[in-house]
Amino acid sequence: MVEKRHLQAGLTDEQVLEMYRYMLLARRIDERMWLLNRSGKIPFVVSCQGQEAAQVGTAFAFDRAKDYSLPYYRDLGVVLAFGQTPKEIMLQGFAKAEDPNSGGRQMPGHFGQKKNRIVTGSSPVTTQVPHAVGIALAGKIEKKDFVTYVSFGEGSSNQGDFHEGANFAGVHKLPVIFVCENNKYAISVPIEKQLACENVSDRAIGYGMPGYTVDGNDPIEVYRVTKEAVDRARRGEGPTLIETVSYRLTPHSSDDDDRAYRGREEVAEAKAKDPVITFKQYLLDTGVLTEDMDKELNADMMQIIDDATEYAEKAPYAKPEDAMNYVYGN
Ligand SMILES: Cc1ncc(C[n+]2csc(CCOP(=O)(O)OP(=O)(O)O)c2C)c(N)n1
Ligand SMILES: [Mg+2]
Repeated sequence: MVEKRHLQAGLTDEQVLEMYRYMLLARRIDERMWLLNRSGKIPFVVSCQGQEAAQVGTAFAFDRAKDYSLPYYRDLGVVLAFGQTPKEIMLQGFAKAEDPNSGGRQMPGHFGQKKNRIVTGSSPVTTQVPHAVGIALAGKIEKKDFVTYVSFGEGSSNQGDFHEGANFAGVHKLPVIFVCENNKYAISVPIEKQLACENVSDRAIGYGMPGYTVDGNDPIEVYRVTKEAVDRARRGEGPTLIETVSYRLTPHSSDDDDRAYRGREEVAEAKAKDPVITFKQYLLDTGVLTEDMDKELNADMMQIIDDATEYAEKAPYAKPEDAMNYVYGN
């Protein structure tokens, strides 16, 4: 029997099982999205595959009943953990009127849901960072007790918005956690051509905050580091930059062919470290999960995803006369 590392990180058996459930749910929804896209039913997919451990590990470190999240387009694991349902995700995929994210107006991956404090974002990458810093500033001024999560890719950490937002948060010691999901690519550009420094987290010192690079395939380590950062932020000790290192297992999006710029051996090597599979193995090795439990979990999940798909496919589109709603004023 393997030692239960999660207990040292402050996670119970029930909590790690719940983390696994969210990681698996994100993966299975993502896989379904690709099937729907390839069969011509939904227009676009931008995947979370390979980043589930980073997403669920960070999300679990927040108080998901009161904290704010400003996720980026791959953060399916984060928004599920913050309370968005598979049905709501599918409504977004099919761009139906009932989609809580944007009523089917934005592309999939533009998450936003007021009741779960998931703040809507825009398509230009990294614009969510200054928004998150502003929300953290407002919370501090109004003496509200919440911490803000914001994420972005490593390519996006080269945008001015990241540097301006991080600097302001550092100066004003704001309760915001910057999570850079380093998946080694920005579309076709590999990490070596994106950064001159070794780690994205090396940049933290320039903004007066702690910076950590963690194994993004290990949800327990991701949780441990993020929980410490969230606790510091809640105590008024300011922001943290966390870089989770994993690998984008799919092409950039359903409109990309990654065979044009990376070798199949490299992808196969990363797939051997697939966090959904390695975390399942950890749970089996520690006796938290059994193969029978896993089978049941998968069967239940497929039922949930089938029901969500069927519901969303049949749901109505927005009415043409509603096109101007929420654009100006109402
Ligand atoms: C300001 C801006 N420039 C370019 C794009 C086009 N674009 C969309 S995603 C992306 C790559 C981002 O890479 P990274 O930040 O590493 O995130 P990843 O997709 O790898 O998760 C680019 C260049 C954009 N959306 N916004
Ligand atoms: Mg990237």
